[in-house]
Amino acid sequence: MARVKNTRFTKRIVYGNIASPLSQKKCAKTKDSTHKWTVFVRGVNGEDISHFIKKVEFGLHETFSTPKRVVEGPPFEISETGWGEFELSIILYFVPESGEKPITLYHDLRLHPHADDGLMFSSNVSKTVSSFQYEELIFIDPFKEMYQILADNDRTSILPARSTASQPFSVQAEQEEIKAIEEAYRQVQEYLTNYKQRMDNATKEMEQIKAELESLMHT
Ligand code: SLL
Repeated sequence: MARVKNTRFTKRIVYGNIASPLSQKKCAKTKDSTHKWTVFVRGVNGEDISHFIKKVEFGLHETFSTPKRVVEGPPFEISETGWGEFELSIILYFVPESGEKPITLYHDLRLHPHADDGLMFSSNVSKTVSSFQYEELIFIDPFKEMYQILADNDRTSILPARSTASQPFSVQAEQEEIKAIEEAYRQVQEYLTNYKQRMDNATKEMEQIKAELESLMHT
């Protein structure tokens, strides 16, 4: 099978979970469970990705009755109830036309607000928490058949201009991150200049003391 040379397609996906606490009544019904959660993989614009993803295998914690959950079609997601956070594996199987091997992603299932997301001290305890990750899947010189599939569904390649509450990844977010990195770089440079100045001063002072000492010794 021939490959289409010098071509590259980028598919942008989001994976992660949302979770919310169960009401007291529901907690009682579901034994130990305290939260309901949904883990998912989808396009960066929430679009269908089944033209290039054949199935997704979610690997849950072994405390679940059937930890291996295979989703054969869209939406690629699993909803469960549980009591604890754990690391999920998410194996993406590509359509056979791609000739690509499956890839494994990992996601820390998040049930509780964490200190760094600003939700920790929120008074609204029933708040939904979410934890999303962004990934770019790049197909280089795809097989002809796969090229056609990718070209026909190019929409998955578009990073949205602005972020929303349910989709934090965007051109805007990317630019803000670049700005923050540049600012951090500038600060590091400033510190370095400062320290170098202090070191130069200290060296000078030391030389002065040394000279003074020497002149004292010779008197
Ligand atoms: C913890 N290391 O101790 C983690 C493990 C496992 C969570 C968390 C099972 C639910 C069910 C469940 O929520 N397991 O069996 O229905 O926090």
